[in-house]
Amino acid sequence: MPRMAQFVLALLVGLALLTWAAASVVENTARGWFERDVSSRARLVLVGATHSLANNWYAGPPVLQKQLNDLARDERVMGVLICNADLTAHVSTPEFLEEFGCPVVGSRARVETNPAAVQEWHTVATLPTGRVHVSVMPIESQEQQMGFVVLLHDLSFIERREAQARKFLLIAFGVLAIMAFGVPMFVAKWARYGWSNELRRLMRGGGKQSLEFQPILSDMRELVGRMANDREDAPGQWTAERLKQTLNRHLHGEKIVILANREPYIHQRTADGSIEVQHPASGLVTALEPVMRACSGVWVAHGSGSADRETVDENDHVRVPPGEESYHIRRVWLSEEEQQGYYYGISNEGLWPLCHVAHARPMFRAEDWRQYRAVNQKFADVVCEEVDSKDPIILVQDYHFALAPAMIRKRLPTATVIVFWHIPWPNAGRMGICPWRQELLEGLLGSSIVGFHTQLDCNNFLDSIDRYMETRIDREHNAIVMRGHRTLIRPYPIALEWPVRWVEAAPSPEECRAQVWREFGLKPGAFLGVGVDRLDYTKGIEERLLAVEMLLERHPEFRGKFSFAQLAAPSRTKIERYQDLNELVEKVAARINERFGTPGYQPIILLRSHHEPAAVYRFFRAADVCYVSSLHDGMNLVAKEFVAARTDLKGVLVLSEFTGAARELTEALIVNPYDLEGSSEALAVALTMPLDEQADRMRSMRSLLAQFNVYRWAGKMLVDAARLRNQERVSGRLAARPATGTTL
Ligand code: ADQ
Repeated sequence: MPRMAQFVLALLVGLALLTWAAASVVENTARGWFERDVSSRARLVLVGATHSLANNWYAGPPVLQKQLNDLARDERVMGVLICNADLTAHVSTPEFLEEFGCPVVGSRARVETNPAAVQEWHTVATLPTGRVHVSVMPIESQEQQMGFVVLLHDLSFIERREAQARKFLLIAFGVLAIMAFGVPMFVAKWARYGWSNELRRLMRGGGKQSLEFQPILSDMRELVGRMANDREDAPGQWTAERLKQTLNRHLHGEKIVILANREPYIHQRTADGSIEVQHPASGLVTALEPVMRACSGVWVAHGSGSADRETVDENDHVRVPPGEESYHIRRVWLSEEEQQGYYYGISNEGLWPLCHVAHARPMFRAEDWRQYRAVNQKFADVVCEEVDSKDPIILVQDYHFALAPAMIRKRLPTATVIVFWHIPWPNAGRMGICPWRQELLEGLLGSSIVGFHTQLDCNNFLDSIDRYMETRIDREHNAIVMRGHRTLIRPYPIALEWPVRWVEAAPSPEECRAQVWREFGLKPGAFLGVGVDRLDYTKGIEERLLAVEMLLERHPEFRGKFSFAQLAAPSRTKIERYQDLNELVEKVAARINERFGTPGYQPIILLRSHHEPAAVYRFFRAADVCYVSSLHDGMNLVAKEFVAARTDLKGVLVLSEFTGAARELTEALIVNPYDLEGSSEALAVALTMPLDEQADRMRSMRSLLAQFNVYRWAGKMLVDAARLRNQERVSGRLAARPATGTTL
């Protein structure tokens, strides 16, 4: 039975019982009252009448008759009878009821101690025609009883009144039943309407939140969050399309603005005067460019190419990717001084060595810091020009822009700013080296989310905040609350698009191998190792070459057979430490080549230039082993690219344990790059690994990369941001935030 019908039935039965009980109580009480009332009236009448009846006793029946007729004039008096002491009738009104004749009544009212006398007496008798009140009163004169008078009162009026009262009660309870059912229903409906309207308003983020809604809202938020999590975490491949759909669902197609130092397409003027488009050697660009293709929006970056100015419109915009234009680059121009202080100085001579444990001394110059701050402000202003709403989604990339989040938040208090820090975060003690650590941390806390590659980086960041800032750390939710503003700290291990478009466009692995073999004159049956990096001291290129040298030293069987191709894109060449590294790598390669090289055999093939992705992937697909020997690396996408390139399930990855990638690609041969013997042994193992083992390892790593691809990376981050926005809307924080106030 439906719940509502049960409720109505219970209500009706309850009310019926109540009505029955109330009617019985009312009837009995009213009957008692009426009977008592009639008794006292009868007594009053008889007391008054008996005196004159006694006086007129001997005046004869006509006088008494007249008196009785006067008494019976009351419409409720049914009759009056005067009896003699011997119980014979003396006088009566006409048609006096026989049932109450003198013998009957006299015998009932007789005094027990004196059977010759009757006493005052009354009763109620029930006849088929109705109830009758009978009262008896002796008629006495000078203490002598002459007879008695019987007065009959019609009590049928009581029944009539009882019936009326019953009817009234029924009607009253009927009305009550309707009210008891109808009023709560109306109130419940009205309250439900009000509640659902209020909830809808709060869920949309409107207005102030009343206290009574807080518990239900937090439950709903948790439930919605859990449901959204379930849906977002649903198994299945993340693709550009799924990312697009997720964004539409969560962010209603809002435009995304990326702020990064490096632009994804650089226009360079070549020697012959033409303009060519270059894909920079940058892990950040590798990961984010496919995301931007999927989401569209604006990528704000430093215009660093020699033909960049010639290729922008009047708003410094250029539409990319060339030929498939789906988003804009907004180029920002920097002077030599700005580049020197912001890019080379603080970013790459200060923060880069500060965050990497690679034995390079961080340099912090006050003038560089001034430039860093000014350039961050310049980029933050450009970002604010580019947004198209009050609460845009802004993805700030990397250590070049630690101050920008707070600057953006100051101008756009309701923006969702997500920072992704692509390099490791140092431990709190090391962070203390930075003279502007507090300003730096404050700048980052202007964001809604700060993302790192690993949980270890998140922990180090929280420790730094704990040590240097006056904030509340919510360890349960991995969040930092500073002056009412909340920043989530989350690990988002970066990844590659899947499938990788360069792999799809590449020749078969056999063809790639044949091309490389031809190009470098490698012998049939030779082995090839590959390393692909920006020429950076954190990548452990020197250690890598030394490990190859040790392999040749310890395993003579590889001499003349194993060559290692190192693709090294010149990077940050204005910095002395990078110039030194360039020279060092060149020297080490030359020494090894001299030591083990023979005519027609070159152990180290050093290719110190930028290579377009197609060329890089050709090497990945041709090689037997890829060695990533970073001394410290946030993630390292080269390791993932090598695995992605091996559609033939051949080749072995030797991977430094100091990369973020080592936590995910556990089927690689994991090494400590400082341990040259161990690393060279790993290279030997890789070169002799049976094909089925290579395939097993590759298959497992490839399935991980397919599942945890860059669309998932971006999707998770943006979905977290969307949830945060919703929570802020629901809790009314957005509405409460002052329009011009800063959260810092
Ligand atoms: P990077 O330090 O740039 O990135 P990495 O992740 O290895 O390091 O990415 C390098 C990219 O540049 C790869 O796509 C690679 O193919 C390309 N590349 C390298 N050498 C090249 C060459 N000679 N010619 C052309 N292309 C070359 C930073 C962090 C990393 C983190 C990424 C992404 O230092 O730890 O993985 O960001 O978050």
